Amino acid sequence: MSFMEINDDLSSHDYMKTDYLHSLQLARLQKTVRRAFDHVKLFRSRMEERGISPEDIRSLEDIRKLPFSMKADLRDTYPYGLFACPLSEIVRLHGSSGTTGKPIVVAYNRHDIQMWAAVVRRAFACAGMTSRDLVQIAYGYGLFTGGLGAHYGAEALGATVIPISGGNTARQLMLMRDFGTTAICCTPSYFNFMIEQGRSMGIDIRDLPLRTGVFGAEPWTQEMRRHIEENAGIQAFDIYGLSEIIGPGVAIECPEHHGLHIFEDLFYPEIINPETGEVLPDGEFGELVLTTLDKEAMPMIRYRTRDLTRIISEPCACGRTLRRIDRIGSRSDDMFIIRGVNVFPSQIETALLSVEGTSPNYQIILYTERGMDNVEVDVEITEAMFSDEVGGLEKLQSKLTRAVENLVGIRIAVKLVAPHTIVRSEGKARRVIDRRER
Ligand code: DLL
Repeated sequence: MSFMEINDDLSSHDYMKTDYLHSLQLARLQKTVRRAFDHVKLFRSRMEERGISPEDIRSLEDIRKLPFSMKADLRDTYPYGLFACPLSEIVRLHGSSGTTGKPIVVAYNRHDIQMWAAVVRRAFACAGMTSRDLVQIAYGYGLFTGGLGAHYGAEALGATVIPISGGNTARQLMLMRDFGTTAICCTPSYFNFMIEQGRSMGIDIRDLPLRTGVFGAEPWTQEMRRHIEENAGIQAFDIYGLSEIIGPGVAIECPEHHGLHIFEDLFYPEIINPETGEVLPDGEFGELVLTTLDKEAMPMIRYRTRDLTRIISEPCACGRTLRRIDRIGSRSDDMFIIRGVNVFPSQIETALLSVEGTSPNYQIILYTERGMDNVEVDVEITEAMFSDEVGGLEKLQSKLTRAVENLVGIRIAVKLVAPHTIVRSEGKARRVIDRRER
């Protein structure tokens, strides 16, 4: 089968009847579990400990009998311990940097690379991109899955790919203007930097042919979307994915922008209570758990993503039958507790961007004060605000403090900082600086 045939066949999967989807999922689940059991020691021994074998998976609900897997499993088996085929069949390795030094390693065989390209192609088509688009890929190319994942998907779509990778922002803007880029893929924080840098170069992105942005790899809020859409004159789509499962292309928004359609024929989603592991019904918030259904080199079974969301099962106006996940507001490990209250960085972003006069550049600093965790939020003000008189700044600060308090429920110190003082990111933004004593 040629590349295009595989792709065309897969696009129809967006509109599958539920019965058909379920039987396809079950057949693929059984195959995946068999493969993992036969070729991956960790999965086999965990299943044996529980007294289950691949034959025990007779319905989709039986997935609940299977043990969870998590990031620590990738670290513990570093580098090749979770591979389900010999290295000679693996055509690509990717990785993601961890906080603890060693990266995690993920593997793809030829089939996986084609499947990935096909699913990213479906994702881009879902965001309204076509073969007529000129796609600037400004996710980093390298071990990070963003660049090459988006690249292969855009090529499979037949679009014209501009593989510029991240960084060199002045050049990004020059090519965007000269080549007439119509779609861009990068992190939302990097795109914000492009808007800002464009202004200082006399380029207003609103005047360019750019019409679509496919942003992901980090959490971003509806307020950030509004900011981007208004300041760049484009439609912004949220794309989700993670290296352990495939990379970008696990889920994406359609033009309805109400949740991200998850490619359920390839990635089986569950939502669990992160404390107890109990599976929650559609609609309830919890931790997203994913099982790959068509990955050969490195199948993942019930992988705990740490990403918090819910499944939206109501039909979507776009006609796709794939269920949706809500925007990933936060990871369970991003949450911090201040004076007994759970605080998520996304709540702070929402509050800050709801007030006129600030820029989307902010940082959340955690520190220890008299043995207790505390937090300060630094936010850059706009140039216009900077030249305003002191009274204006005081008013802005108290407005921001109130906005944060209203959303978070406690008073948090908000500090206004001068324009261009917070480090800009060309990839995933570092929003939280943890200076707590341990
Ligand atoms: O970030 C893959 C990717 C590349 C996704 C480009 C989208 C676009 P990792 O580096 O392994 O892979 O990081 C995965 O990033 O578990 C989430 O916590 C976070 N993340 C990814 N997409 C989103 C999103 C890539 N749209 C981790 N919203 C995931 C919120 C996201 N968080």
